Amino acid sequence: MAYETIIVEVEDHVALIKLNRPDAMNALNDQLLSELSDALTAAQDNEKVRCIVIAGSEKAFAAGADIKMMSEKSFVDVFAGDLFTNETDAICRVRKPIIAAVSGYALGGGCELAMMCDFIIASDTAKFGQPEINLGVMAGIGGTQRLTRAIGKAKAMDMNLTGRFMDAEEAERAGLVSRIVPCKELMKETMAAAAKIAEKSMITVMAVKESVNRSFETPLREGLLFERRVFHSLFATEDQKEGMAAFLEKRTAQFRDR
Ligand code: CO8
Repeated sequence: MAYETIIVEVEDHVALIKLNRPDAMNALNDQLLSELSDALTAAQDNEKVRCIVIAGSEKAFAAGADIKMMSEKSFVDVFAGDLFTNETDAICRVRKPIIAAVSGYALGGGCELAMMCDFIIASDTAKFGQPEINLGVMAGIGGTQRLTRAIGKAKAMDMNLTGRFMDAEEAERAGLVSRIVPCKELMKETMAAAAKIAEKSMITVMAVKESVNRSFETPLREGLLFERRVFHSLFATEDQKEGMAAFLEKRTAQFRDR
């Protein structure tokens, strides 16, 4: 499928999806989210792809949902049309790992999209925020929920109520991003992290993703049981035999996703 608002490149087992609406700071509209969910589903189905990276431009990961598009909508339009629900559900259904490479603005829906990814690597120029309150609305795809789980109630309330931006250092201190790298190194570092993940057993990678995500949905006791059972089940794989044998034989494991 030919895309107009994203650019997709697959290289060395990593699918790089670049948001590409430079005139609107990569603002998320129906077309972009639909193309993004389509590209992610294709990456999920592509056996060559073992890790996915979503990036924006140096200036903006994404400055939010498209305000121009939303300004013309009524309650009935967004409620009956269930704005962005199918697309964001599709993003969250992807079982392969997704890294967000964030440079510049990640605001509103842009911050929420980054949080839908499995982790965020930020450039030192990154700015995160949930400024929807300035538009007379509020976050609608995770900014009051995922952000609160990521950085706690105090900061999530502050961000959502004042609409202020958080720089990369504060975001890392608060636990929103996993690491900060110099702006010029962002794509190199993120692709290297993706390549590292791509070397692992895909079965194990998907099990880890599912298990960490389960911690958001379950009480601790249930989550621990889920984790333990998944751990047990990995002993049914050839990759567990190979991984442990390789360690003992002091060689690099050759995983076969079995
Ligand atoms: N939507 C549409 N266009 C945008 C957006 C946006 N979110 N952000 C920037 N643009 C456009 C500008 O309109 C401008 O276009 P033009 O040149 O045609 O006037 C262009 O991008 C460049 O922007 P600026 O001139 O404003 O650039 P600055 O460097 O001065 O400022 C900012 C950059 C700070 C990023 C500024 O553009 C800004 O504040 N943008 C809006 C940020 C925002 O409020 N985001 C939240 C949007 S609401 C949202 O995300 C809700 C998500 C939940 C959806 C739930 C569905 C269920």
